[in-house]
Amino acid sequence: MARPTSVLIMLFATIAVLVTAVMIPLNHLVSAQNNSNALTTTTQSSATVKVQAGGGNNTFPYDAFYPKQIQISPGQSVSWYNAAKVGEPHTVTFVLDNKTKAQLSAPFAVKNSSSFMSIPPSSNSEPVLLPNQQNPSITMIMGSNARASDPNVIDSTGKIVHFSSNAAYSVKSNEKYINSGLLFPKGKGPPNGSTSFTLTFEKAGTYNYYCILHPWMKGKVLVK
Ligand SMILES: [Cu+2]
Repeated sequence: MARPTSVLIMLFATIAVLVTAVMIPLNHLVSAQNNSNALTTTTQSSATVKVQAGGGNNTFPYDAFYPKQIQISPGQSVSWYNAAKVGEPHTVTFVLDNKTKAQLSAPFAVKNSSSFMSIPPSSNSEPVLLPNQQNPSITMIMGSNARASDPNVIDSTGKIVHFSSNAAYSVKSNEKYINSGLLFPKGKGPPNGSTSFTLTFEKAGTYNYYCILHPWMKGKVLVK
């Protein structure tokens, strides 16, 4: 019969081996997430593949898609969600026509006679007015661009389709623009804000996307 000390040593050795076995893949995962430039490829076999848009915590938030690159089969879906512990939004945006790049704010023309009231009237807000030398009868304001902040698609004919939050859409592959709008971490966004965006890819191809707020955040979906 083994002595109690030998049994204890064996027990500790077994625990150490088990902990190491668990820590090695965890360390790998953490270092891959910390390095936003890491080209991580995933081939998940489940019908819907999950991709993180951003993540990290209050001390080390990171602006990257993880995995950065995924490979799926035609008919599979990809669902993006914001994994950050802070309320920083991200977008999942496919610019499939060079003319469809969008910014979060954009100039809009209004009649010179327009007056703007803050809501509620006492709030500390006013629109940014832009000079319009070419046509002084028209005033321009900077406004929030719904094409960037809200989920929408521009189809092959140029028609704009708006979606409600947490949109799911089946990609036809001839679209000009596909945008998730702002994705917030669960419980950290506005009441009707999106926390997920799901696309089903029917056709083979390479689909590049990025985040409008952080243009260095890039990702790729390979369908084959
Ligand atoms: Cu972002």
